[in-house]
Amino acid sequence: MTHMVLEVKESLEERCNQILRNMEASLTARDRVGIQDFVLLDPHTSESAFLDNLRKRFHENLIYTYIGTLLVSVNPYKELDIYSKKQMDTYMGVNFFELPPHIYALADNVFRTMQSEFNNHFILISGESGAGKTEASKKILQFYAVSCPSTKLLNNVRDRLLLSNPVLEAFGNAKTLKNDNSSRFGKYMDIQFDHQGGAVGGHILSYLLEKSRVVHQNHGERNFHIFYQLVEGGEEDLLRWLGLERNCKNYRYLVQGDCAKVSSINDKSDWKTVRKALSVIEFSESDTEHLFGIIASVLHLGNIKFDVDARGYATLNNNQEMHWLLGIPNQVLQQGLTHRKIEAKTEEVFSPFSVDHAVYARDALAKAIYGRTFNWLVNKINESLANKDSSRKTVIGLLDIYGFEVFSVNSFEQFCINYCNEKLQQLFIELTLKSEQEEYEMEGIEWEPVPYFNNKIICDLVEEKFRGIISLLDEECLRPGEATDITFLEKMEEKIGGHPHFVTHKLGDQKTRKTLDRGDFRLLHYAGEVTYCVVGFLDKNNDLLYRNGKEMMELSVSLMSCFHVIIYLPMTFKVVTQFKSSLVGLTEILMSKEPWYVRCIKPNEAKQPGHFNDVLVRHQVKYLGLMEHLRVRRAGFAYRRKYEIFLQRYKPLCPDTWPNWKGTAAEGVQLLIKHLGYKPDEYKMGRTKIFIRHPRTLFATEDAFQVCKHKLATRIQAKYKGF
Ligand code: AD9
Ligand code: MG
Repeated sequence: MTHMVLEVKESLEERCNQILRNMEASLTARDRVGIQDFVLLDPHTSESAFLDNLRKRFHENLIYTYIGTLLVSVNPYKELDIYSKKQMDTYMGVNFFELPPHIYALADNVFRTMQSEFNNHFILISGESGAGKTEASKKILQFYAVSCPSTKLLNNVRDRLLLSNPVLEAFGNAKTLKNDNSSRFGKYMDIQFDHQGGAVGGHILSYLLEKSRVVHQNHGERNFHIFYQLVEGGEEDLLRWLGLERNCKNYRYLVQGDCAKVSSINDKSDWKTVRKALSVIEFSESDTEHLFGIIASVLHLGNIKFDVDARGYATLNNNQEMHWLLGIPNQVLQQGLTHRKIEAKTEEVFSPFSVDHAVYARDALAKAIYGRTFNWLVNKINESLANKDSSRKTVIGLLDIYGFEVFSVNSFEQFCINYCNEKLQQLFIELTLKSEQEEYEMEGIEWEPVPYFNNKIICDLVEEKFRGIISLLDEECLRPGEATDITFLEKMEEKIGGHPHFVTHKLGDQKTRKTLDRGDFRLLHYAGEVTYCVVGFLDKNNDLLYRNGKEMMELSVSLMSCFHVIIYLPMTFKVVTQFKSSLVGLTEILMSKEPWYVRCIKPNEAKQPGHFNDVLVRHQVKYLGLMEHLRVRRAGFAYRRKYEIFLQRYKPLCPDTWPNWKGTAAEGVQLLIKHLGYKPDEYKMGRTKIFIRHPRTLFATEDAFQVCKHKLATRIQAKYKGF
């Protein structure tokens, strides 16, 4: 045993040196390609030096750079030859810092940590709209699909995991001014692994789909991809059956943005992919028929026009579209779209709509149908990904949510999206900057605090009980008939006017000295200022569907056949409060897992390859907190492990601790690392944990452990040979 321990020690030194040599080689090449880990930059790195390094690497097509184990990714806006199967093989099972930074290296590292510690992890992918989050999450999923052990059964799961993506993107992504494939819903996906590391199942949680897009798109934007895919790519028979013409221009819900065709999008071929994907994730023919029946119905619904009758009320002037609609009896549909049903004490009264009201009710119905269909789709995918085996699994969660966005006019949707990003930034701060520094203090490790901006103040402004923006909005929504968007604005001015991150027209001059329109309010978000137009806030938050809208849905043959259940839609529900609680739920899910981070950066606004806009990137580096993270990383320790866990794993490497160590775990670890020859500046002993400064030390120890394990196994095999 002693002999073996010596061998292990030699191999440990050799590995450590090799890793160091690799890093030195990367340092030598720094002039040309920059440094691959910001931690290795000069200790007094300025923001400009940080930026220089990113830019240098970007122009060499090196889009990935580390800050310790955090991966920074700059969107190249062009296809790079770095995602082949060969590349995946290269990164599989190789220590994190031994190869150039890559999203595969991160994915592999997470996977191997999960395997060795048998615990749950998540990868938080963040960055503003168009920065590359969805692409990053797809690359990670592809890596697992290819690299995990497979069997015929597992191949099925793998295919479903992969193909859930194009389906969800078709129904949940759309072209915006920021991104041709912008996620308009938040997505958290758990990938479940068995003991052997095989991907055995998955589960998706979706967050607040931007339903308003179904009925309205701003100039230069599109509706959800699926509508265009169906019209452009749908088979002749199918279109005939659905009563659709192959021309997007004929559908009001598809042309408001005036850009049905987008050069970067091929709706026809995407349609084929979606069709194939639906069959792999076990959608029956009839499910698919109903699904497209509903999508087509939404298009027909959008084309329904109303006329004014002699009394000034809405009538349906065009019955053309009616019989295509969801199998709802014609009479019910006519009545439902032009009248509001009010239940008086003893009878039902139908009050006629004005044309504006009728349009509103029609659009509300379209949004409700689409939203419900999207949820149904996610549930169907989850059924198909569900793992039936009840043995214990470990999971890796992938979080890919809509990024922070600022348009020239920002509305309720941007408010929700930016609030969500604010929450994720808060989580990042909590888990990295705050808790990391608190841990050093708790563990008695000497520490010079790194100051950082904590965006909790903005989260509180939005979500605090009774006086946060969400509470105030809900309050106004409970005063129908009296409250308006403007009274909501006034209420905010009254209650939170003094908040340093809130500005309105009335308050504006003193704080930002920039003028604002009367109907606007401005939030000073962690990622920058956003001016929101208050128009529509109450309405969208109410998400009101008239009673007859609900009844029409319940009477729809297509919807019922598709959903198989009574469609329950509360008359009113406050959207943003629901969103808030689902985000609280998400935070809880994430806090129970080990975090990893990908921070995505958008190099330019024009979606162009090769353009690195210094001002834009500097801004992102700043608000993503990358400099602060670097300072904490550099001054701190890359790894920490409870003494018990560290000792349990590595005790075979030292004769004094192997096999039955009797002393305290801390003493055992002390002996172990002395034996392994850790230098004093490489580690610190805390109250309950060992802190290791650089990953290379831990990687080398882990390598030595693997060698030791292998040798032990070989000896045991040799010993029992012949029995
Ligand atoms: V949003 O918040 O959903 O609006 P994302 O998800 O951050 O946004 P996305 O991943 O969709 O952005 O990337 C935008 C576009 O950039 C993609 O459609 C690609 O054309 C391009 N992109 C992003 N990452 C890569 C990459 N690693 N390689 C090549 C990329 N192109
Ligand atoms: Mg996205």
